[in-house]
Amino acid sequence: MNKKAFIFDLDGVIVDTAKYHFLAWKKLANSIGVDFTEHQNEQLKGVSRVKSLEKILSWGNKSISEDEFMELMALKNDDYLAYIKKMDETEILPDVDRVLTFLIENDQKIALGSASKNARMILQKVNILDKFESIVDGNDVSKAKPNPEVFLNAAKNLNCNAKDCIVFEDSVAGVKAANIASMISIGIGDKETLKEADYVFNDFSEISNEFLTNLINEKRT
Ligand code: B16
Ligand code: MG
Repeated sequence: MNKKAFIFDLDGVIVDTAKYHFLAWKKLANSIGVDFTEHQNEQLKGVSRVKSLEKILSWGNKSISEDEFMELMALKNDDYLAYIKKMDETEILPDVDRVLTFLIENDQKIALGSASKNARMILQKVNILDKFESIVDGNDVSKAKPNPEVFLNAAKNLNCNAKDCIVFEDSVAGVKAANIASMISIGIGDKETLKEADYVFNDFSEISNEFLTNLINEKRT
């Protein structure tokens, strides 16, 4: 059996934490007199915490001191963590567990590649932390997606060549990062939005065990 590395993004792939990011960013933006819509929230998917606050401030034409910036980031994260603390395994997105179990039973390598600094805590809350051989998150990288650093680090940790890695991503930046790294990119979400991906599915329930077997056996040069 071939050994491939399957690298999972977190938010939008394993769990839908975007709804909690939205509530926390909205509260924060409104508290400084800035409007914040769901459409704007879409543009923060896969974007780091620092970059997200920079975007919100620019949308609201606000400029603040560095100290205030740090304070607002901490406030947003405290609020976000209050939602995360209530999470449990019922929040794992459909069929993620089936796919993880299938890959583990077939002796494949599994990693997480996320921009979130809260990734470990979230995996712990939904009780799947032990399924990941390597976790690369926002604490480990200096360059945000579409820079491929996060996925290349995961490949290195798993001792796998980039061509033997398959990335599941819900963000455009993440799909680009996987493509730049010469990995197979699988978009989870809208076909048009994620058209740069090698494959796109609405969610994991559309990904069959047969499709996964083909990925495992595929030889790429
Ligand atoms: P945190 P992913 C990303 O997670 C989210 O999509 C993005 O909205 C968030 O700003 C970023 O993590 C940082 O999260 O504030 O928890 O460090 O999709 O890369 O798993
Ligand atoms: Mg994501």
